[in-house]
Amino acid sequence: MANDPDVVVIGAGFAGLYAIHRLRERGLSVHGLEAAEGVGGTWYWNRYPGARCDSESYYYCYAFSRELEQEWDWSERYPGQAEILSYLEHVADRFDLRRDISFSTTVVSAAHDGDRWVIDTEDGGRWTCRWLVTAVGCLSSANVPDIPGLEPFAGEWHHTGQWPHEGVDVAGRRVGVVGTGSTGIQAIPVLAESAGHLTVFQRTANFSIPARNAPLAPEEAAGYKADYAAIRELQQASTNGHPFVVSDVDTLALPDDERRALLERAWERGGLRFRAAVRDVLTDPAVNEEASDFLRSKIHETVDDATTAEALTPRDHPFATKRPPIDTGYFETYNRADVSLVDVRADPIAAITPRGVRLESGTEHPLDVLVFATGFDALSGPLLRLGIRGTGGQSLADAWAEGATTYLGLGVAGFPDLFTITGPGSPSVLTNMPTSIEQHVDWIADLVVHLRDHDLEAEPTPEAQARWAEHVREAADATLLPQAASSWYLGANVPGKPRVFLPYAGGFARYREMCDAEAAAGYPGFALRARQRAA
Ligand code: NA7
Repeated sequence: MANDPDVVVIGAGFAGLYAIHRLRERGLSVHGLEAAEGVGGTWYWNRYPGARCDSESYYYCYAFSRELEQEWDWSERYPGQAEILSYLEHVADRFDLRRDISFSTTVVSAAHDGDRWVIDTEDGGRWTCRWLVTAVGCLSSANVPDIPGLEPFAGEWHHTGQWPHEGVDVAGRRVGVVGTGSTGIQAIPVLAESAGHLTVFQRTANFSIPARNAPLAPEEAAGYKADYAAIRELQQASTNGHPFVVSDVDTLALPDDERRALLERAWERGGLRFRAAVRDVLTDPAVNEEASDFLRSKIHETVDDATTAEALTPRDHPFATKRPPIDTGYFETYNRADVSLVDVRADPIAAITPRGVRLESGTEHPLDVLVFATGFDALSGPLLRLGIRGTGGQSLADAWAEGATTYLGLGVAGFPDLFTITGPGSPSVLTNMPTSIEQHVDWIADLVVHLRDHDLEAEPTPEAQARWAEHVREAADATLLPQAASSWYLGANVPGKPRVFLPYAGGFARYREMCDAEAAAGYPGFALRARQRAA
């Protein structure tokens, strides 16, 4: 029947593309709905200058196809946005996925009618299906701060996650950037190179580690290709889905000079691997303070002006309790005469005026271009804007009024036959995303096939969901992560958002084992019901 596949997948980024491929392979009819004009998800939208992945290219990619692994060549240690987008376009073509995707199609509502999902799209289309799979990403709902005066601003403004495809000409212009998360830290050095003057409006000083990006030498790339079996095994057994072995060295037991040398080596190697070099960095406050202090000292060594260096030095949260950025020349950028730093925690932004940004003190910074690197309504935001309604017409927004809760991050009580790839309560943003995505998709595909074969519908039980919410909280509390009061992991960046630690911090390998145990036991956390109506 037209517009009535077995499964509708919303989104065509890493998650949606693989979901379509895998579900199709398992004999289901699948259709994808994607708001963008093309594939790519986060890599379709985030085209800001300097946009690059913080995972290394040899493992920020799919593992499901040995041929794909061997045939694709990455050019740099960290893949840039354009290269990742080309990769995903190649995947879409190679596995013939586009024929089952409607592009430029925005979902406005999805309601369960007791038997099927009924999905309405902005262009007046309607799709029905038995299983609804969301592949909308964790960081796709832009958070533009509600600052008065944005409309009359005479210059142009953009959020980094909705960057114009034709680019933004900043040459010689007065550019302001609000935000110093991973995005701001990537964009600021690149914007500074061509802007006439760059003003950074910083609310929270951030830690950052040099990425040490470089072209990928052919022999290094060949080495990874030869080693993929071992690399994938390491990822599956890891905490974060990265193929790193966490150091077993007790740094606190080392003499001062050896501890410093260990941190220096990790700093020189660069990237997110720094965390793996410092055992217990996210659980032991003393270990963390050593690493934090080391990173603070690097800021002071790098930034010439002592006042600016201190303003850039994070002192309100332990290292890596907010998503740790990695950078190329970030702190060095503040040594440029044409870059200035404004501390908007000390003197907050009061309004945008037609000329620029006005602070509460009355100081005005005239600007031609204003860039919001202000992040996203993370994890729950992209799901809430789909207008999902479950049993009895209950909206997801009502179900999550006190904070997003799920079972395993994969499903929500009261919403039958809905599966959420990398949903709240899954390891998702604390891991290398393609690794988590493949694990979720494979697990969901197995469950959907089970439901099809036994003509069942599935929905998490409220008890299993409550247990999982408690476990997610405990897993976060076992780490230093909740200590960052301004973290988007907690929803703190979006005014009014309930403060719930959203991702699962218990580690990828442990999470995967729990998912496998759930499936092996016949899905005890789900109510599996015979369908009311014959298929
Ligand atoms: P983040 O990490 O949420 O960073 C957003 C930044 O914007 C952060 O420095 C915020 O300060 C700042 N911000 C947000 N709202 C405001 C207002 N109203 N005024 C001033 N400053 C503000 O988003 P990113 O896009 O950098 O990174 C998201 C993820 O994408 C990243 O971690 C990777 O996983 C990829 P705050 O810290 O909240 O005080």
